[in-house]
Amino acid sequence: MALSARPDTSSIEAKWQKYWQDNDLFAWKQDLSRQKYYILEMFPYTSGRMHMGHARNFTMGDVLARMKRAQGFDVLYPMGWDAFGLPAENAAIKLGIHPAKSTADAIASMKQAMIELGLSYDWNQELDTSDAEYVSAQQRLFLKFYEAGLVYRDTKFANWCDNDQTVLADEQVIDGRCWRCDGEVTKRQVAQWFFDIRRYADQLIDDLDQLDGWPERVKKIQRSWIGRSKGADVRFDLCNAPDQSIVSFTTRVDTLMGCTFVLLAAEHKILDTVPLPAEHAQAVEEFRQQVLSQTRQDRLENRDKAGVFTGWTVRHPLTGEELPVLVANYVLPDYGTGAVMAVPAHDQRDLEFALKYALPHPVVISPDGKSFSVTDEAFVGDGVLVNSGDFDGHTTPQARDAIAGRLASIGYGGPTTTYRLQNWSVSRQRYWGNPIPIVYCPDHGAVPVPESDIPVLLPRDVDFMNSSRAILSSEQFVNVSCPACGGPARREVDTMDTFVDSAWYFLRFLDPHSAEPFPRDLADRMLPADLYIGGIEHAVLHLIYSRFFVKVLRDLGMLDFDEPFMSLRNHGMVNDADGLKQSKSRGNITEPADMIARYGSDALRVYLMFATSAENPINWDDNGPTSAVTFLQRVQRVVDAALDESRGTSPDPAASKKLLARAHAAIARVAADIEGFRFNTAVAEVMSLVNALSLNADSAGIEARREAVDVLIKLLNPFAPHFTEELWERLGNTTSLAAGTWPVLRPEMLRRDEAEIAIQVNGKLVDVISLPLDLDKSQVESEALGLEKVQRLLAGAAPRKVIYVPGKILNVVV
Ligand code: ANZ
Repeated sequence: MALSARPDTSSIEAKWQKYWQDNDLFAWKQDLSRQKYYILEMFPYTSGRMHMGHARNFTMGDVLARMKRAQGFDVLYPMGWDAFGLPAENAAIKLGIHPAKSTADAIASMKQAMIELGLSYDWNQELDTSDAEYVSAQQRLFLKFYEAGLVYRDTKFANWCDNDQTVLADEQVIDGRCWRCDGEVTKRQVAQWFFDIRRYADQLIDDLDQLDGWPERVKKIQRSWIGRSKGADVRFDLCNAPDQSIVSFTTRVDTLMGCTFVLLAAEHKILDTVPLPAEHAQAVEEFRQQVLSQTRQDRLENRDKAGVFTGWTVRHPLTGEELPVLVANYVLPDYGTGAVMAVPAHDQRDLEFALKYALPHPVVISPDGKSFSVTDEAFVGDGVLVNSGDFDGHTTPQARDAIAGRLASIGYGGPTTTYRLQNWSVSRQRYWGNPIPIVYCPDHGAVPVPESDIPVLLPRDVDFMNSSRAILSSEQFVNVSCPACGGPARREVDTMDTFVDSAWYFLRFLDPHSAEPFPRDLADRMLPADLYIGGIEHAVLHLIYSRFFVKVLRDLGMLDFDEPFMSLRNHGMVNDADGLKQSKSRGNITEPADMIARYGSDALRVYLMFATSAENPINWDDNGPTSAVTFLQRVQRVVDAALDESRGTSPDPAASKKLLARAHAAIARVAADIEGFRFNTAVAEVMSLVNALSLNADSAGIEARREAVDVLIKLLNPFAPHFTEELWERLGNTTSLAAGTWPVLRPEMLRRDEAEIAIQVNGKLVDVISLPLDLDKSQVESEALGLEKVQRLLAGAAPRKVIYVPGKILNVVV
């Protein structure tokens, strides 16, 4: 038959792919009598074709899904398309094809590639985030967030590319230029919609402790991304302007008595709201512009601390002393309050700044309470307060409480917590996204679109090629009447960040056509998902946003669990042969379709799973899958031989038992390895069962061989689904493996009549020997004493004592 004639596996693959589809064998059954299992991989962007990295990631999920189905779980294994967003819009512009069309083309091509790889998705649950139903459901969620007060509009400095007329994320600014057009990037005040994710910062950190199934590495990245920092706020009143004050965040309020000046970030709002003394205004403005042209990274790495005096002074809240206020290049706008109480003697950056501008730097913490001074190195450790008035003699922790307490009692601050995590700006000044359902009315301001007018669909007939603001070219879209008064109004023309689309799609999979955003009963049954598979590059953003969404929806009473994904697995990348990332610009992408044409999809799958452990990268080698082809051909030959009834007609019971013990051990190990994401050792285990079947199997007899072949085919099925289906059918089976069951482990088969016994001399391991289990102590002892290695160690002496742990250890003491 055709299987062995490489590479003509295509007709077999097509045959089974059609069979699975025609019989809807991967449909989620929604069978309440079974235990649920929800597994998903991060759904792909629709900006290109399927690459080998996808193939690897998706095959991992597929192996698990197939095994779990066979094991009787009620499996939901869906796939969908992250269709909106800049990647798809840019791809469309590059091709000169409307994004709706280029997205549909990309989906068609990727779906075909997935089917050809034999992935067992339930296509009944397929979703597309650019589809009207999805757009509608998401806008409903937006409105719910809005009603709950979790959405607000604010004008903030953002990276702005003038060419593309859009805000850029920090990661999209390379050396001060736009990643896409290389145009200059400036900072600009942009009005944006925000999700108040900081409200959930504590939960997002604390609940990580429940996520036992997550890699520690990802949890660590999330903790530091959220960056919870406990400290205190300190308020300083401006001497120049009554009723105005500056609040700073500090983690060292114990050093407050050593604060000699106050620093502001260039973006600090007070610089725009309170007029500066005229003689300082220009210098401050110039300095601000200079700082604003630097990226966040540059500012963090600033070696050269610089600043400018604002002309303002503030009053120290405890001493009443007048302190200068400066704008400094190393103060970040989006951390703490964007203002710093500078304590040069105890903070290195402040010290460098103070030395440069000849500002005082009194010591207020001494390591041992004795007199102490700093020159060019700040003392940042804990110690005992000095030069601090009433607080002298307090230790650092005592002073922290005492000073924060004093501030609170006079209304000038107190303990607080700050987070590195910023509120989530969800506005994108781009066309290809989900429209934000808001209307601006001259009289009523920003008014949410009423639910009855949802969905607000993107106008399709726009000039998407020439402006990121293509949406503006549709008058019909932009000009609307105000939902509150019916007067003329304008629609919001920003679209939602594509990360909003991916923050909840795992809920929509439960029913992509539901009128509600998602069906609650199914959500409570199926979630948290049992396994989520994706790249480590999503450790933040997507994986934080998804967790945030679930917590908000829980608080809105829309679901009843705290976390979206119980278990998370990261997979390694597929690089090129030199270990470089495969990318379009390098032109080094391997397409799964080419490898499938050459080796067949089963061989490709087996290779992807066997090449290395799941977390390691694979450096792609076009010849790699050859070994998998050889292996599958060998399986075929071994199975053929094993089922030849003319062989080994007088079976030896011990040999049959041994073969079956091997097969049953494989059932246990393959399942545990797949579950543990050890796909390579699972394949190795199948290979060793193939070896056992080919070596001396004649004496095991046809009955045992048949059972072992059965087990072999079923264990190999998740890895090589088409090949095993074909074999299975050829063996006379009439039901497909996809509808079949996982082999049942019979523990009694594992019991063997021999045991591996460790032989020790004076407690040190000398040898391990296989002996029949029914030997008594004296028989085992005489076997052990007969060993040459033991005799050498005894050197003629008689054993003083012999200890025997039956079936395990024999220790000879001399
Ligand atoms: C006074 C002080 C005295 C500080 C001292 C440190 C040592 P972590 O620990 O990372 O949370 N800071 C606060 N806001 C800032 C901003 N927007 N940009 C730059 N620096 C800022 O850092 C907290 C410390 O970073 C704060 O504590 C503040 O300096 C500085 F002996 O306040 B400290």
